[in-house]
Amino acid sequence: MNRRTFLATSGAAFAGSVLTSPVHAAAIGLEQAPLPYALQALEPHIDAMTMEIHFGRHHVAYLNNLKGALETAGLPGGDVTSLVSDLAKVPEALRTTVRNNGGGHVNHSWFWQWMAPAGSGPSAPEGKLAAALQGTFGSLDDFKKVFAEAGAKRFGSGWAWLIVKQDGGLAVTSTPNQDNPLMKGVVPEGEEGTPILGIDVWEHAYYLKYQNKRPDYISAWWNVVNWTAVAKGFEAAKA
Ligand code: MN3
Repeated sequence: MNRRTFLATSGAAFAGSVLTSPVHAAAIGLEQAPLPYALQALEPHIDAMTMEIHFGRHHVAYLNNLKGALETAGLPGGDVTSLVSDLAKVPEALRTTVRNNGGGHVNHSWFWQWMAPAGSGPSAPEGKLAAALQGTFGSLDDFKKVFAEAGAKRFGSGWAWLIVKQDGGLAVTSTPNQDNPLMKGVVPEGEEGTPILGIDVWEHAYYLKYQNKRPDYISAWWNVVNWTAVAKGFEAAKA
C-alpha cells in the first residue's frame, strides 16, 4: 500500500470501527499528555524513580520511535488509537514498528489516566460498573483475583486488561508486549474489546521497587487505580 492509498483508506476504515476509544479522552495524537499527578504522587505503591523512568523515558521512547517511523515514511500520525486498531491498513514495512511503538504510546497514555494518588477518589468501583463487575465475576474480589492472575501469568512482558467486548459484556484478557485489545487481527477472536483498565506488567513498571515479585506490585497497584476514570471509560464503551 502506498502513501496515497493509505491516506485515502485510513479515515474511512477507522470510522467504521465498532470499538470506542477508551478512557473518555478522545484521540491520542503524536504527543505525550502531561502526567495528571506528580511523579511521587503514587508513593509508596509506585515509587517516584520508577515513574520518572517509565513516564519520562520508556513512554517517550515509544512515542519518538513511532514519530520517527511515520516521518521517514511520510505518513501522518492522526489518531494513534485508530492506527493501532487496524494494523492491516498500515503499510507492511511499518507495521511492526507501529504495532510495538504505537501500541506502547497508546497503552501508556491510558495507563497514566487509569492511576491516581491513593485516597484521591473512590477506593472501589461504584454504580453501574460495580454492578457489571459483580454480575460478570461474582464479586469485586473475584474480579481482582482474575485480573491479577492474568497479569501475574503473562509470560515475559505485557499487559492485563479489563475490556468491554463487542457484545457489551466485560472480560479480563492479557496481551504480550505492547499489543492491546483494540488490535484487530492481532488479539485472538473473542478477546477484542475496548480496554477500560489495564496494568503494565513489563519489568520496567515495577522492578526497582518490587524486583521479581510481580504479584506484590499488582496487589499494591489496586491502591492507585482511578475508579472514576474506569467508570467513565465503561460508560463511554457501553454508550
Ligand atoms: Mn511500560
